[in-house]
Amino acid sequence: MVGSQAELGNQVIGAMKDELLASLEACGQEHLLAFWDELDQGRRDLLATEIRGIDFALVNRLYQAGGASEDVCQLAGRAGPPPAFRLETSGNRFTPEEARHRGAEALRAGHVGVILVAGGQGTRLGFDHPKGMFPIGPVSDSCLFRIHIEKIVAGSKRYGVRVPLYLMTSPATHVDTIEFLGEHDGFQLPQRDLHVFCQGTMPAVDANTGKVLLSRPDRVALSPDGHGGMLAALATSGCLADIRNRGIRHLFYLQVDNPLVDICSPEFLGYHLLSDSKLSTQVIGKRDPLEKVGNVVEIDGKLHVIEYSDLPDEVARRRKPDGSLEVWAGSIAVHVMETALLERLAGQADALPLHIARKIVPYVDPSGRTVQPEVPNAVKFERFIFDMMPLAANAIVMEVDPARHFAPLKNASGEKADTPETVKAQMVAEHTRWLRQVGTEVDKGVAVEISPRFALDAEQLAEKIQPGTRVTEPTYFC
Ligand code: UD2
Repeated sequence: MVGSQAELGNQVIGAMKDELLASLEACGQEHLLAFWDELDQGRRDLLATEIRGIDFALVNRLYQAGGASEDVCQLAGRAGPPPAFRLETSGNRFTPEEARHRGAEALRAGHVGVILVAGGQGTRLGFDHPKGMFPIGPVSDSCLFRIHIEKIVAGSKRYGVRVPLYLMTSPATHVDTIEFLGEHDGFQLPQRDLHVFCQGTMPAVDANTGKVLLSRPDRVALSPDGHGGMLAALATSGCLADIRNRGIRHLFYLQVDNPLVDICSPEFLGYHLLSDSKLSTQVIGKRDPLEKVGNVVEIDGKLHVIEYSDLPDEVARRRKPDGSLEVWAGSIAVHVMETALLERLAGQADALPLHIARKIVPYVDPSGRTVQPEVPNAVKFERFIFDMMPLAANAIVMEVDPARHFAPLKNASGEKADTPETVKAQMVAEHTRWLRQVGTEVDKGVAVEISPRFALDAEQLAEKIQPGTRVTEPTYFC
């Protein structure tokens, strides 16, 4: 009896290997089973699950196509400036007051939710946890998650509504994020309004051969499928259904790395609504033609983002007769998007293209040794959320002041820009500006920080602080 059970077991395992091998051979990826016979059953199951989740035909097709950079160059040649609400407001279709009024109306009606994307691995920052856990408050040491979530909680209070947060993680950040938020009681955002959902993955392939890499003998080298993976993940996680059921019509979208985003800005929401835009984007006037931000341009009547790395230098440097840049609008990756657009695109598997990028990816070689390459050896595939733009009717951009609204945390201390030090300095400068605006004196060189729970802007601050107050030592207003 025992013998026949064992035999049966071996047959099942053999059949599993045969089935996997057949499908892998059909697309030239059978090397993924190189270590199969050495694995125990648990690890075989893991590997089999990963392999079954991969669309190898798609991976091969993408690798052979080799990316879309030629198309982008061609497109860039026809790029013009996007329709924009500029900081110099005289040419704008609507005034900031009209916009703020309309945006506040939508907020009070409970039509607005927030999407925060936090699935990136933060490799450049060299921080071994989800980036949202990075302590960035210049006085409080509050982490990015806390700052963002407190803004949502304070906004809910201000407009007397529930504002749900849909927070996207990836397999690399999911468990840590859930545990961290649990330990901090979701930073006071009610549990029913906090939805953490995990994005999908794509395999990395060897740049020379197109073979999918193994990160361990029993694991495929998988990485997050880009923030554009949000569309599919919103649908499969049930978040999209929740958004629909709550009657949320517009989603305010931001990246985890920028603590200066004015989350649910009524002015931004207002321009979006008054323009009947299906997808709106905040931009900065680029300070350098080659600044490392996506370029928002209009091509044949549609808005597109062309990544800095894809924009030919000569196009980036083009100037108008008045000396200003033709391609002036740098995306800071803050959007408002219509629920209806998200729903339409989430229903189409290939609504957003997959981009390819060369990256360093450690892998297991045929002898079972782990190799740590020093130069890019692999190709990764990612979808970008900003590729929704050409698919959105009436898309607009709104210009914001980079000093006040764009402080992305990208790099480790010691790098030139976008480091913890530069982000903290910008936060202090912005909060000092609010304090001075309401008649508070802040001594030179003194660090100040204002918790979103205390005030979301200078207007709210004025209700809390007596004019004539003087700040002489590092202070956290909370
Ligand atoms: C992004 C934009 C760039 C510019 C800049 C502003 C892209 C490709 N480029 O540059 O145009 O607007 O931001 O700061 O987006 N993320 C996920 N899942 C993923 C990958 C990323 O959730 O699979 C999140 C990540 O956690 C972060 C955000 O997306 O919040 C941006 O990712 P990044 O830091 O890699 O983007 P970056 O700096 O290349």
